[in-house]
Amino acid sequence: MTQFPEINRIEYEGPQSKNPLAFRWYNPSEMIEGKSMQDHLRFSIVYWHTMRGTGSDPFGPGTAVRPWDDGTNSVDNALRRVEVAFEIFEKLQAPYYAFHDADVSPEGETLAESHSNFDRIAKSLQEHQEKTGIKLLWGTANMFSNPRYMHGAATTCNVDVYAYAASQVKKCLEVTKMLGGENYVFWGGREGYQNLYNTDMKRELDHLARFFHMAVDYAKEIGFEGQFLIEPKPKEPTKHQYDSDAAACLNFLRAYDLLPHFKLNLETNHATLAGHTMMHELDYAGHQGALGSIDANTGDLLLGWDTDQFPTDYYLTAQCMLMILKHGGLGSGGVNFDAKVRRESFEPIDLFYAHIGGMDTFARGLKIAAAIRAEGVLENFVKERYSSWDGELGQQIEQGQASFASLEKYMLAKGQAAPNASGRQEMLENLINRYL
Ligand code: GLO
Ligand code: MG
Ligand code: MG
Repeated sequence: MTQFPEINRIEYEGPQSKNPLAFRWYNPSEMIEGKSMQDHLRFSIVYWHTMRGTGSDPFGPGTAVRPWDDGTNSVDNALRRVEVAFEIFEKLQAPYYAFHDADVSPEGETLAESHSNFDRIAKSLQEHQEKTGIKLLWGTANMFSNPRYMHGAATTCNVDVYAYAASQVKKCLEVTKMLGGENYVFWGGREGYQNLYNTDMKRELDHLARFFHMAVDYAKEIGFEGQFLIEPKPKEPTKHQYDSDAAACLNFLRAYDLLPHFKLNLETNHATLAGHTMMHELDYAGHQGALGSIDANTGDLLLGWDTDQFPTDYYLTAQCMLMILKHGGLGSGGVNFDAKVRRESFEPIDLFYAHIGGMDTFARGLKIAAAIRAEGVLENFVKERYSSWDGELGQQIEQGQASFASLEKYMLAKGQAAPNASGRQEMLENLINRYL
């Protein structure tokens, strides 16, 4: 049964198209830098916003009209949602999707009941994956909505809650493996603090590291070969989240010997909340070999919280794609739309418009980035800017053959440093605009 009889599969019609239910830029088989757009972008749709978002906000209840959803917590309702989800994924030509356990499967009265609900839903997800060829980009456990997680999950002060969280991740890893999930994500929803007066930060961080080590061990035990990802976010819901940005995550992973097992899932709106650009986060993770996947969205600079809007800005997506191409692509990751339609866009068809826009904006960003790279002007500028380091002195320093004494000897002989060259920011910004 279809929920969207009036919507056919969304097709590429080219930039001249005025059809709001067509792609103008996303042309899955188009080759760019030797790879199809589909393989570069690996689009993924999220279950939590698309299937479970209600449009509620702190000032009022949900507005979303979803005729297939009876609003109950029943397994039947959850199974009906699976049908609709896969119709949406298929019609949008999205090769991947992502979920939290709690989005797809109703939580039971006990852990055992939750597990058994999850098994029933997972079976249906598996059947739909097989029928459509749509794959699971990643699974994750929701360890922030249930009130039991008020003090955190892997960083809670309550050891029982920690054990519950571990059981939830264990199960979610099993299901993710069964569904062929290519990654497994940890976003530390309530892993942080509101107040240091009541917090043993060292102990919480040690516990978090233990938790991740247990996850790595269990993945090995069951033969789950997907990539583990941590998703940085600086604040919201807590005042300070332990995984606050790429640098903080990498420091944590390195300090606790977890670096070989994890990469990062970077989200645009989280980068902005951390006071960084997404370009910064991508470059930082990329040059440390930790660029895993992206949660593609955007914030609203006038609002200043995590609005998770769909990306519509070519400038932003071109910057993202410049960095993703520079660092060799997303590997087993993807462009995952952790994005929701706004409260006023309450009709089911808005889900289509939103994703079409996001996919087109990324496709266009990819084309812009590839065009910039093909001309090589940026790359050459950066190369030239650092060319003094290619000489004898620069090479000695980079190879660890210099010391303060040898540098002083060099400078005493030379007397004065060579003059600087302009950074040419404005010229380069103008240059980027040429491609937009
Ligand atoms: C919230 C996060 C959240 C995560 C999800 C997966 O701000 O972006 O949506 O992406 O829980 O871990
Ligand atoms: Mg996210
Ligand atoms: Mg977010």
